Amino acid sequence: MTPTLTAFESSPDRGRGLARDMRVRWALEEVGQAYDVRLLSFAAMREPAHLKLQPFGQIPTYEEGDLTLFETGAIVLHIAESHAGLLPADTNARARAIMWMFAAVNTVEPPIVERSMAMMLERDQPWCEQRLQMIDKTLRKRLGDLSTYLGDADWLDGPFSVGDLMMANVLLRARGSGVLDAFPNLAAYLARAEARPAYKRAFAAQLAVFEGRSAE
Ligand code: GTB
Repeated sequence: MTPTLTAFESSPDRGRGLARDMRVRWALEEVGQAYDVRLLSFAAMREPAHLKLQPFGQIPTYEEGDLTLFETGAIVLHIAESHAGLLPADTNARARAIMWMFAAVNTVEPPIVERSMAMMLERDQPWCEQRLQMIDKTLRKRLGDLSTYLGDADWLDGPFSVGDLMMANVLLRARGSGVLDAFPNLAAYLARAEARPAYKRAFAAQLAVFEGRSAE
């Protein structure tokens, strides 16, 4: 059954692949699963019909037969568990891949999101500079620790897995701030992720929405 995602009709990132439907599209492309996309306006995201699928009025959602999911961690894990290719067969390696997904969304993503929200919504506040310094301190520590762990490996734990997909997607949102420049191995990690054909297809599909031509 072909799943359906929801995504922004008009993404504030102008198709740079930063909205969270990108990680779901990428996972689907990695496993070779076709999908449909239902685009939503900001008004439609507040409608009862959408709130039934996503109680917080956000995108993306994932519908597949009688299954509806929200939260990209849960969606991407479901995709990885339902298809071959993103989770190792070995039980321990599988648990570690899932651990890296959680590390991406629970440990690395929060300061990245906080920074981007501060830049977007609090830039004019007199205390913003101080706040950004505090966020950057945490962010640099997280990235430094990740960079040390990764070392000169290609991926976080053996072959590319759903843990790398989530981590790379999270890191991409930080790249524009320049904070990754101090960590060449993380920049190279992202370049490897972006070079994956599945990533390129997912990126092109979401960019096409912004450019007004449907690639779905
Ligand atoms: N924890 C949820 C998940 O992972 O599914 C978070 C989902 C989420 O934050 N969705 C955002 C949303 O719907 C879109 S992706 N926001 C509307 C709202 O909360 O009212 C976040 C996002 C938005 C814009 C950019 N950008 O412009 O760069 C980047 C990321």
